[in-house]
Amino acid sequence: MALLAMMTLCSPPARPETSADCNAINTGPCTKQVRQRMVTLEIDPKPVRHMAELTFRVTLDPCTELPSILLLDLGMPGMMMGKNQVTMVRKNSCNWEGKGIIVRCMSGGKTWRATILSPELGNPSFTFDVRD
Ligand SMILES: [Cu+2]
Repeated sequence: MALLAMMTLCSPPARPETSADCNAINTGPCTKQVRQRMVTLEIDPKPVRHMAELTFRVTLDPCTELPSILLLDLGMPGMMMGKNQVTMVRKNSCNWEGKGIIVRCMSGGKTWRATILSPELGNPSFTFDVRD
């Protein structure tokens, strides 16, 4: 019964807003404009794989009036996954960096969403398919 519940929670959703908008992350950075700022996410090493230590880097332009630490939430669209947040520390004026791991989902789904938890930034998110 518990296993059935877990598998139900982890079933891949079909809603269009859950589709990947940042599969370029496997070869280079993803950039989007949110509230007059260019927000760039890059993950190394590439391609992005499960269960490996990953370095997440966020670049903001402009980067005025922002905190020294940003939290990056890692989740799967439409699923209740365990809390997984990367603490990103400001490395220089416009770059934040932190390390984290993307776990393997029991459902076999590989679509993950990285959301910068920042109301002043508009909580921008990037959705991408993890390789293997
Ligand atoms: Cu999942």
